[in-house]
Amino acid sequence: MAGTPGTVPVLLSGNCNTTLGVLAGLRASGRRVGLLWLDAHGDFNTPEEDTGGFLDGQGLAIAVGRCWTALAAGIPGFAPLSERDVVLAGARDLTPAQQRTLRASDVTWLRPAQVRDAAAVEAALDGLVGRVDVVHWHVDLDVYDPSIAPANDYAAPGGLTVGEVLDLLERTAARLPVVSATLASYDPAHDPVGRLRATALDLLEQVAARAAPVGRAP
Ligand SMILES: [Mn+2]
Repeated sequence: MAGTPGTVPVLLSGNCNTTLGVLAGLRASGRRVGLLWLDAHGDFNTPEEDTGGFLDGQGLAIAVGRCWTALAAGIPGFAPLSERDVVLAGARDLTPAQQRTLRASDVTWLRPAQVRDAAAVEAALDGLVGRVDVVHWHVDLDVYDPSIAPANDYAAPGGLTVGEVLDLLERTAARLPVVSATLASYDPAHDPVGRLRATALDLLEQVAARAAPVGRAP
């Protein structure tokens, strides 16, 4: 993924698993890749643990090599990320079993209250600085509070505000080069007057304004 200065690759997707392709492309640029994954959910189920069999609840688990390893290896350039290079932010709709799995992992999990806590956010970013060269910003739009508009059928209360997401973006971009982004899982049927759509389009502009060109490894 060769970057052109002033441009930022953005993926608009109906689901979260498509980010696997972006991660593979970034890795092909020769950089060490970190991941901010904003989502109401963990997306950290493996098929063995998933009681619903919902593939889109497994995307982050695939990204770190917990499951579907042979399938993921078919994505050109894909290699699993280290869990230490992943920050999951805003996730709040998890079963006790899902919470246990996440806590036992090396993924840094910022619940919404911790996203609102600048010290917690900076500590999470500290964990990436020096380990990764670039960061992909993945946003499942259900990370936003559904009072804006529910992003999809799985929206959950207690989500982030527009300002909280922007603050997290600013803090990330201040510490690390944000080189690409995904906006995922938007179902317009739940957003009849386009409030969340407008929020998402504004976020895209904010990402573009702060993003660094990915370029190629020296
Ligand atoms: Mn998701």
